[in-house]
Amino acid sequence: SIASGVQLLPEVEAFLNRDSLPAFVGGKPFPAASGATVATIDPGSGNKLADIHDLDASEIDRAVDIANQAFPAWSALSVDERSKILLRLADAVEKHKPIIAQIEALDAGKIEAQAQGDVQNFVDTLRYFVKLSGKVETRTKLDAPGHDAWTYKQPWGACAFIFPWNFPFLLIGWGISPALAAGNTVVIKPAEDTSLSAIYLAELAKEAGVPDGVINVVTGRGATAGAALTNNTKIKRMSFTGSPEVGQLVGETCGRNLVPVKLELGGKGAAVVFDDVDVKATAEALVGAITFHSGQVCCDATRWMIHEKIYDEFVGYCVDLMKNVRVGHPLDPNSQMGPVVNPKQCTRVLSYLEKGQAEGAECLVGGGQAAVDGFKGNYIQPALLSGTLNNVAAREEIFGPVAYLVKFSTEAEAIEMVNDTDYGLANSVWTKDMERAARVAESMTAGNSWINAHNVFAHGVPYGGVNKSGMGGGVLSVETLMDYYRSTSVVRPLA
Ligand code: TXE
Repeated sequence: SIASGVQLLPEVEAFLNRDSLPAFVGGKPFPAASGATVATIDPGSGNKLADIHDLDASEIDRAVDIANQAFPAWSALSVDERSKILLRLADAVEKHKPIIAQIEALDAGKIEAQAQGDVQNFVDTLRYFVKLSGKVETRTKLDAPGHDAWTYKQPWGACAFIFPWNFPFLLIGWGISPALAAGNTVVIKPAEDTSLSAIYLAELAKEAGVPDGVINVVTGRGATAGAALTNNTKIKRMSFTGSPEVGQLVGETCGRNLVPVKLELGGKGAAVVFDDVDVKATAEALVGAITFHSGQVCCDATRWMIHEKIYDEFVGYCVDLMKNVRVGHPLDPNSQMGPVVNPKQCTRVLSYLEKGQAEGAECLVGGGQAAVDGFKGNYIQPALLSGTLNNVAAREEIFGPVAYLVKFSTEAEAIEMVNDTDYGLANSVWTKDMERAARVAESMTAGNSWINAHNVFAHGVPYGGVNKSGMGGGVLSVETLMDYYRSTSVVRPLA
C-alpha cells in the first residue's frame, strides 16, 4: 500500500506492479542489458514505487542512433501530417490525465490537483507549438541588393533533453513540444527520482501513432546516463534543466563538442512589496507561491523585500498563513503541501535553515520536520527567516518551502537588493502604482518580472533566466521554436 486511505487508479496499480519499468526507445521497451536498476520511491510515504533501468553509455549512444535514424522520415512529413500526429498525442495525454497525474503525484511528491495542472499544461503547450509551427515560414526571401537570396529553415536531427525532478512531466512538454513540432526527434533523460511519467509518455506516444524513434526515453543516473547523453557527439542540440553545477558541466561538454546548448538553471528570485498594497492579499499570494510544490520551483520568490511601513503587519499574516498550511500526502485531497522530493533534498533544506540561523537570521515560523501518517521522512513545515541579505540562506538556492524576509525603505534600495545576486530568473513587484511597477519591473536583472503576481506563465511569453540562472531562454514562445530550426542562406548574384 502507498499510504493509508489512498486509492490508486487500476491503471496506475498495473503500471507500478510490473516487474520493472525499462526505458522506451525506438517504439519498444529498452532494458539495461546489465540488469542494473534504480529504485524510485514515493517521497510521501517512503515506499518503493518501482524500479527503473540504469542504462550504460553504450545504450545511451544506441538510443541517440535510433533517434537519428527516425529523423529523415519524421522531418520529411508535411507540417500538416506531423501536426495531426502530435495533436493525436496531445489528445491521448489529455484523455489519460488522471493516470499520468497520479503517477506524477506519487513519484514527485506533487499534490494530485497540481499534477493534473501540469499534465494539462503539457497538452496546452504541445497544441500551442503545433499551431505555431504551422505559421513558420521555412523559406524567407532576403532583401540583399544585387542578389537573389533567401534563407531556408529545417530541423536539426536528434535533440537531447535532460530534465530535473521538480516538474517532470510539465518540463518535458515545455522542452520537446517545439522540437517535435519543428520536425526534430528527441531523446529524453528524466531525473532518476522521477522517470515514471516520461516512460508512460513514451508508451502512450506509441499507442497514439507517433512513429517509432521520434520520442525516446532513456533512464539512469545523472553521472552515467546523463553524462553519456551529454558526451554523445551525434546529438544536434542539448537542452538541460537542473542545478547550476551540473549545468556548467553540460555546458562545458557541449562547448567542446560544439553542440548548441540551452541551460535552464536555478534562481533566487525576489518579491518587492511596497506599502500601498493590500497587505493580507499579498501575504496570501506569496505564501501560496512559496508553499506550492514545497518551494521546489526555480522561479519562486525566495527573498521577500517588504517596505518598512507594512513589515510587521505583513509578517503577522505570513506567520498565521504558514502555520495553517495543511502538510500531507500528495494523494490526500485535504493536503495543501506535500513532501520534498527525497531525503537528500530534505537534508539540504533543513541544513540551510540551520546555517541561516547560525549566521544570524531569525526563524519566525516553521522549519521543522512534519510527520504524516507516522512517516517523518520528507515533510518540512513552511518557514520564514528574517535578517540581512548577507546570509547563506538569502544568497543560495534552498529549493524548499522557505522564504527570507528583508525590510527596505526606498525604491532604489529595493532594486539594489533584488539585483545583488548571481542568479537572474524571475522577480515580482507588488504595488498599486503602475508607473512604479513598470519602472521596477524593468530594473530587475532577470529574464522575467511579474507585477502583482508571481509564477505566471502564458504561451507566447518568453521564459528563462540570465547569468547563473541559464542561457538560451525564450521558453514557451516563438523564440524557442526557432531554436529548433537551423538556417541555410542561399544566394545568387544577379549580375
Ligand atoms: O539536480 P541535478 P539535483 C537545484 C536545487 C536542488 C539542486 C540539486 O537547488 O536542490 O539543484 O538537485 C542529471 N551529466 N535544482 O542534484 O543533479 C540528473 O540525472 C549530465 C534546480 O537533483 O542538476 C537529472 O536528470 N546529467 C532545478 C538532471 O541532471 C546529469 C531543478 C538534474 O539533476 C549529471 C532541479 C551529469 N554529470 C534541481 N548529473 C531548477 N532550477 O529547475 C546529474 N544529471
